[in-house]
Amino acid sequence: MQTLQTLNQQFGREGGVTFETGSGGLVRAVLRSAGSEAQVYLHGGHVTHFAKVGERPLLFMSNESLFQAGKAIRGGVPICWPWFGPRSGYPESPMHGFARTSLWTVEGAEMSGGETSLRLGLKDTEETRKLWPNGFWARYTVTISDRLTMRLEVVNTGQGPMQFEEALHTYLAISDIKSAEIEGLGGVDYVDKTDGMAVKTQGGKPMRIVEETDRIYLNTKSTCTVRDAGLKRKIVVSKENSEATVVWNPWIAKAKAMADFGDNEWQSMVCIETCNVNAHAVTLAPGASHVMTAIVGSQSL
Ligand code: TA6
Repeated sequence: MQTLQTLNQQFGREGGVTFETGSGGLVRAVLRSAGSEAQVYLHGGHVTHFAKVGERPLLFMSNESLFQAGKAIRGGVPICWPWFGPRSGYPESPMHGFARTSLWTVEGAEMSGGETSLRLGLKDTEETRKLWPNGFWARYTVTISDRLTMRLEVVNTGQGPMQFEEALHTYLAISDIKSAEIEGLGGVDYVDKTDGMAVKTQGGKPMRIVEETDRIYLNTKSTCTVRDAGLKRKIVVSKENSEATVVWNPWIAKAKAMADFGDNEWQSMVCIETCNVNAHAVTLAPGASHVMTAIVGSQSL
């Protein structure tokens, strides 16, 4: 078991990486680079904070989030793996897989060239194999500079082929959902989860959120931009090796129905999720690996 003391001894880096007790008594890493800071909980491998020095955080965190074993943190960047949403055929399996409620192990920490990175790992256990009978090594590298880079590598350490879905379920902090404009998905087909999974095509104009929105955009490698006039910035979410993007805002009723989400918090967030889900699930042969990367940055308007 990695304790605060052993973590700081082995992976603490002067001026860049320290480990401390965070909310709910959970261990978190505090990362600092020349121009930014971040916080990453070992619970779920969960990035809960990223901000450029002197600027408002880019990630939304719910004030009502739980920080306890077995529960996902609400906000930041949940790691949804090895399935996305409800697991078809297994109603008792946890939503969005087990990675976001597992304790990840610190495997490395590095500072170089103005960047600070932390590498976390998650391997199969008897418990995970009961739930999902595969051997795996998930390796998650969080790197901060003037932007946040999250690199999720999955290795199939088992004897047979392995199929999984994955999503870096990024909650972005915005001043007002009603004035936000999302660009990058024009003309892309999507599955509308608020309309019986109907397949539709996104129009060409910048997208505005005017109701509960829960869409899986398919066959898209595009960078998404969220224009926030209120904060005079645009947040840019780019990606590598991801074929799908989910856009989600719970709106009023769903926000009220979530105990770990403030009734009015739907107004100050939108999820732009970097994924391989649905038709884009990943299949790995024994010994093979796959890397998906999400990069979150911002520019002034
Ligand atoms: O990514 C959108 C979504 O799949 C929504 O359907 C909603 O369930 C959201 O994820 C949050 O899921 P969670 O299990 O974190 O409450």
